[in-house]
Amino acid sequence: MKTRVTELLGIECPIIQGGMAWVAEHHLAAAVSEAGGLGLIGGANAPGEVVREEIRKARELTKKPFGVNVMLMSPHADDVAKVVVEEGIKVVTTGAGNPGKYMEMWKAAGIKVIPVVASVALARMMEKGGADAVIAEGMESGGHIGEATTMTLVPQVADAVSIPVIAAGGIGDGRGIAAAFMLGAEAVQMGTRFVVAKESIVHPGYKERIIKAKDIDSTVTGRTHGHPVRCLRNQMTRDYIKMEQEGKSFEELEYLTLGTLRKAVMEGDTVNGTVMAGQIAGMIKKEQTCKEMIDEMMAEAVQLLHR
Ligand code: TUI
Repeated sequence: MKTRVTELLGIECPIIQGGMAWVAEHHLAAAVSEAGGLGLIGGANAPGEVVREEIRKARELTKKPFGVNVMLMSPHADDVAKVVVEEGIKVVTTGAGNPGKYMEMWKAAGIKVIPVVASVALARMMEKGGADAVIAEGMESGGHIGEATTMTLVPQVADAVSIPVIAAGGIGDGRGIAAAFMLGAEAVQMGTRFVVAKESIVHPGYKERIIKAKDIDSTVTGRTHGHPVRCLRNQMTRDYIKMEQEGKSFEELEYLTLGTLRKAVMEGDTVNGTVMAGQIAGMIKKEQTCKEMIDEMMAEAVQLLHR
């Protein structure tokens, strides 16, 4: 299935793995790339040197291309932005902000830059600034989200820009891929499905929580302070939302969530930890290798698109 995105990135299948904090480390990124998609190392809040190590470890596992996601709200974003250049990374995606200040440096280094956008305005701005493609991410996604849904955002972004559009948010199988293509996308980015991959190093308790999730099990914390984050409902989200309703400050709420994603991903604490996942979690029913997932989804998408 060739598209402008598979050509741009030199990959076989138009599937990109999300740059998920704590989850998108070298084993998962290498496995997705080996399976024909584009794996990503998630920079998240990690220092530049940690990201450098992850890049080097991924290179030991695959010769295929993989990228790095630079999370722009990170205090280490400037360092990570330089590390990707020094390490000769060829594809960078960005999230949770406007990557304008890094664009010149990345383009000069020959990097393909693919910002995540949550609005048409940012998509247009990114195209003007030299982005090679954009990821239009709907609010069905896990983690930090915008306001628009994938169904409404993808076609509006596709109409507004000439560069390729990659759809993200709520996509977890071949039907979702086919639907995204109908909306004008030329590839998809998926996070939640890859969290439960056999190669994903997240704690088994985290995977089990996603596999057991029902359709309406996710909620959004942080809306009152302009930092909406989608995660699965638990004691942490109940406490957080109660404190939001009581008008607690951003600092107090940050204190409550500090380290809770790590607690869920690494320790499997799905009660007091932050279990970031998208709305599609309710449809994800089994652990498979990345190759099994990608082969199954591509076969389904191709069949549907040829119908
Ligand atoms: O970045 C993400 N998802 C994330 S980042 C993350 S780490 C984190 N942990 C705790 C609290 C907050 C973050 C977890 N999940 N997705 C990409 C994404 N980017 N979604 C939405 C956006 C976005 C939103 C607004 C991008 C740009 C934007 O506007 C920028 C501007 O300046 O106009």
